[in-house]
Amino acid sequence: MIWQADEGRRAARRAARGCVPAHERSPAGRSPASRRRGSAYLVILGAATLLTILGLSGLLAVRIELRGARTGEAAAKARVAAASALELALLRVGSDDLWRKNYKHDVWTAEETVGEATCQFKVACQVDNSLLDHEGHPARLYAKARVGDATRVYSVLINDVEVELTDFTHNGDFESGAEGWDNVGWWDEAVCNLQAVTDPRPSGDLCLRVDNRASNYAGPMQDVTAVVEKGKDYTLTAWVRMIERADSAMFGLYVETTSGGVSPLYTRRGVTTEWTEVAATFTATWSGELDRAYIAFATQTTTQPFLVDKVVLTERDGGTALVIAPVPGTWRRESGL
Ligand SMILES: [Ca+2]
Ligand SMILES: [Ca+2]
Repeated sequence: MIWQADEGRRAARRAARGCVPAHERSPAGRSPASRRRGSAYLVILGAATLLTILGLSGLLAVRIELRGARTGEAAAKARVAAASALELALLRVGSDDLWRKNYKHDVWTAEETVGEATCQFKVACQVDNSLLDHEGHPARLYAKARVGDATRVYSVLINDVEVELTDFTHNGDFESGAEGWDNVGWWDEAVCNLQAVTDPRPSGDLCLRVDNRASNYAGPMQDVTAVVEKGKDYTLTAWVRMIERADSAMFGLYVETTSGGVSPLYTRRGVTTEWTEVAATFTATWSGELDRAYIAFATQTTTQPFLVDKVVLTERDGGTALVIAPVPGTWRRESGL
């Protein structure tokens, strides 16, 4: 009984201290209360870790997003820069008459910095590995732009195309009569009559008959002051026919400056009593201020009547020119370059 009473008191003290007899303890040596406290700690630790992971993940996601945004922005800038570089390259190649000689097949030009972009371009023959061997060979023009890590390349097929050059004359075919033409008339000997006639002519319904000529210098002229630019080459072509006998047509570009005097840039071409096509190229050049420029036709020796038709004044020669033009529908984005 005494032992039981002592045991009862020890149990009460243990209970008061929260102790548990060994046989009531868990195999791990911890009480259920301790396990609950441990579990709570683990839950809190787990939650904190989770929050940290979530936080880090969020930060990583923001960084990835920022990097993605930067990459996207760089790519967009590279795209715009490459498209602009291609336009610029077209202009450069198109304005270079010797582009087939001045560019090497499939070789990038030196890097050029434009704003944030670094740009280059190249031309590649699409038939063989030479730009120079044949004018008819189409070529592909490539433009590359790099912004940051982003690089974009665009290309377009180009080819030589023959185009009609602008005719600077007014009523050069005389289908509106003599309108737009005058006799040189700046001195008495150059006076003559101009009349549109239906005599056999090379084109249209009318040509110009020049007669009653006071001298061999007398002939038709047209003012071209508004169209002539200093230093440029112009080609003047026309069809001429002598009425009585063969003579040389004397024709060309005449420039007058404010300092006085006329600079005749003319030439001579033999013409018979058959319609004959004549042509010559002149470089418009003068010193001082240009007062007036005009084209004129006369004869070398005789004062006989003559006929003129199809007068054409163009830049360069022949009325046509080979120009570089992009081939429609061949623009594309390149990859792996
Ligand atoms: Ca070639
Ligand atoms: Ca005509």
